[in-house]
Amino acid sequence: MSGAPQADLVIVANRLPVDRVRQPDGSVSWRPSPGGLVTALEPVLRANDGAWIGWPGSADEDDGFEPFEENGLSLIPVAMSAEEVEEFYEGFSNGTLWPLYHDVVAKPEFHREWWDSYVTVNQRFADRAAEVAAEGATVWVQDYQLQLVPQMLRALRPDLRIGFYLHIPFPPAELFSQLPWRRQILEGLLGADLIGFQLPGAAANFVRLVRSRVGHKTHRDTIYLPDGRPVKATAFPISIDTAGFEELARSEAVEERAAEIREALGNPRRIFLGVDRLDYTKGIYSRLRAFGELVRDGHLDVEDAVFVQVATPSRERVEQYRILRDDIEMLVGRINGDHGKIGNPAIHYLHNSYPREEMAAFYRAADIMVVTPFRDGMNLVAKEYVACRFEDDGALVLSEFAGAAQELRQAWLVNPYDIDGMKSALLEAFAADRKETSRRMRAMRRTVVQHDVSKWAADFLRELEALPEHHDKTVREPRSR
Ligand code: GDG
Repeated sequence: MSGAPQADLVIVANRLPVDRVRQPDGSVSWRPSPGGLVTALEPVLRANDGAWIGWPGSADEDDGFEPFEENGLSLIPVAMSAEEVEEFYEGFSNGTLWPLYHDVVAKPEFHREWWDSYVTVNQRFADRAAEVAAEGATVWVQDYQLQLVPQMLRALRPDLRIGFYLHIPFPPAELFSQLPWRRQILEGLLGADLIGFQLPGAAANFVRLVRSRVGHKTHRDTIYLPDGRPVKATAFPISIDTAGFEELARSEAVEERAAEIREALGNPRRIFLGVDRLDYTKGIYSRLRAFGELVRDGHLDVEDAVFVQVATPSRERVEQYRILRDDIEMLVGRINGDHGKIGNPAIHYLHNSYPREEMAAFYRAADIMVVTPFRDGMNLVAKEYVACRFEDDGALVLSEFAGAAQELRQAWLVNPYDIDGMKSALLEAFAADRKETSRRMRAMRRTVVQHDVSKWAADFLRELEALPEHHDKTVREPRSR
């Protein structure tokens, strides 16, 4: 058995909030990898004897996978072999599901061995959760890598309350139906009592698919299984630790660093900024092309305007990501070669990841934040920029295909497929006066302050707790639509 204490609240996520690092002497140590999710869930985990089950980020099957405590959190590592990292993680999760769920921006690959590995690894996570959860506990499963866990876990532990949250979009039926294992995924998710999506449209896609492909009765956001158990599928738009970001942004160290960054860039009139994982969904290439054309055509001058693009290394072993990196780097080289001057390249391109403080300094230094994904579940970068602009200044150019666009309506909204439209928006944001940027930023800040990530987590968990007991067969089934 587990050796781990029994927990009343269990988070099951692909990644643990720590990285496993092997020291030169062969011993294993842990390095925290903080993110919004752990910040939001930490207090509720502590209050509920919580545990977090996840993969610690390195392929290994030997020692160092015992449950342990870190800062009062009970962490339960799940091991993965090198082959599973390739087939389950890089393969099915990031080579099949990721492109399929993002509008097929890249071509999804379907391989039966990848699917087999997805089933095996999901079962391992479900088994671990079944061992760790106390009688009647709440288990909250996260994201597209673990869509079979709810059903597998329910089969082992029907006493649990099970929630699932999808951080990425859920595609329309026309695209989802390509998946050879579509029915298994839908049934996997239906093991949950509550399924959370970023947007109402994604929840509606799911409910519609369940009705047409699995044949269950549905009414609005609720699905009724043949045994009478209801499953609710609804939207909970995720957010950030707004107060934490604002506090960081207000700190003297960050303010000084932001001034240093502006200075190092030659104190241009306007700094454009992009911050993304280097991913083909994020629209980095198109946005840089739009900016490059504005410089080429003389609408922007490299002494007035500079673009800083932070591209965080991501999924570097997946072929499509290598190709994307080459394409972007070729474009940056070309634009700088054609239009840069000594001391004034048009684009500063940084293929690197930075500490949170440095990110906040970038956000403080930038006049115009450019977020142009072709499809994005939410996009936290857009919200982080807004959180850091406590003086109500700065402009946000935002793709209408980011989930965040449903809330941040006062941004300059763009269609990332329309290069001319993006060019106009970039120019408008460049030329906007302080009155205009303040009006827009003030409204967006109100949204991000009112809806932060703790509220997101509390809303989800409250809804999950409020659902009727699933074995309660007194729930009446409405007429099917
Ligand atoms: C998925 C969905 C959804 C990036 N570079 C560095 C760094 N980051 C941080 C950002 C931000 C996070 O990573 C990225 O979040 P996004 O939301 O922008 O995008 P995904 O990684 O694709 O996230 C997305 C999200 O899940 C949550 O549900 O919004 O739609 O795709 O927080 O700041 N952080 C640090 N250094 C970096 O170099 N410290």
